Amino acid sequence: MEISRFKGCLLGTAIGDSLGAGREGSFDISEVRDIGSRYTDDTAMLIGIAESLINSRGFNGDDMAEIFIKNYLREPWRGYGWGPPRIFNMILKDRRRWDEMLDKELYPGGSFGNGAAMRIAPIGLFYYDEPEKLRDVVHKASIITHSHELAIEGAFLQAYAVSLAVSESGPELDRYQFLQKLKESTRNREYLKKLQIMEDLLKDKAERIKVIKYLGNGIEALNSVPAAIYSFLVNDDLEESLVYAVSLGGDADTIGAMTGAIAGAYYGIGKIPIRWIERLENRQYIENLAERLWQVKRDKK
Ligand code: F2R
Ligand code: MG
Ligand code: MG
Repeated sequence: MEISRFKGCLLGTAIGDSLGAGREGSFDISEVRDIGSRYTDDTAMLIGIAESLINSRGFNGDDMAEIFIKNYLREPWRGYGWGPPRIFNMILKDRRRWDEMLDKELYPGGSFGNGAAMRIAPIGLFYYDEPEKLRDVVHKASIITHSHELAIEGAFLQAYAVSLAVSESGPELDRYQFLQKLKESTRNREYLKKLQIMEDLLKDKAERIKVIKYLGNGIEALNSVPAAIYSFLVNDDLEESLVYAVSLGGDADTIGAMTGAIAGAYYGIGKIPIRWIERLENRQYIENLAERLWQVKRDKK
């Protein structure tokens, strides 16, 4: 378990988010070589998860919800989705509990947005060597705001991809084996279908238009988690993975953030272009956070 991979994962998320922010819908790959000056809700909430895991030395729902709310109130302008601020309000003002699946009161069947998946990477890092626990903690951390099956399964696949990436030790990534592990772990038919299609897209090196058609690039977890996994798998380095992810357009900050989490966990901080690290907002805080998360994990082992 290398500290550089924990740092790569958290910084990769913030960089992918900053690269995609404000570029939603953009398709011109030549425009996406530089990051913008701000990250968005994706990184803000991922920071909240890391802070809570460190604070509580593992998952604690009350603490995590409290930190989400505190961070939101300090920076409500980060571009949060429609649902989470309303849920924070219910917890804060109406004294509701974090595990009441409050999103079901906003959306029939709960939210299937990608808000749980976009923030979940620190859980993939922290529980990378405990697969059963990983699924359970992903479930609990998701239902604070997202209880629809598609949102939770998307968050699980994203966390599991991070856990595979951070523990990958071969000299070269075996893309098809990585994909096979994801296919074997999913419990949802719709994700399984997309992961099967992904195999063909990888073999064909399909054009982006086809990737968007079959995997999606939207705000729904089912239409963005597969796109992020694919963006990591189809490229040979971190920079290309992130530029590719953002160039899919649609929910670009979130697909960029999730790709950055997986690619950062695999390649480590050393493979992130310096010019991106230098421009990143709160870079030192995010790097320290990754270090503290790594230390808590090490001390627990
Ligand atoms: N697009 C945003 N944020 C919007 C605000 C941007 C604005 N420009 C600003 O600066 O303020 N990006 C961020 O939101 C996405 C994550 O959203 P999250 O947390 O999943 O929110 P929510 O509200 O739960 O779901 C998002 C949308 O999904 C659709 N949806 C979800 N469940 C549904 C259901 N059961 N039925 C129908 N529709 C459902 C809705 O359209 C929701 O609005 C990330 O992209 C993040 O970057
Ligand atoms: Mg965002
Ligand atoms: Mg987004």
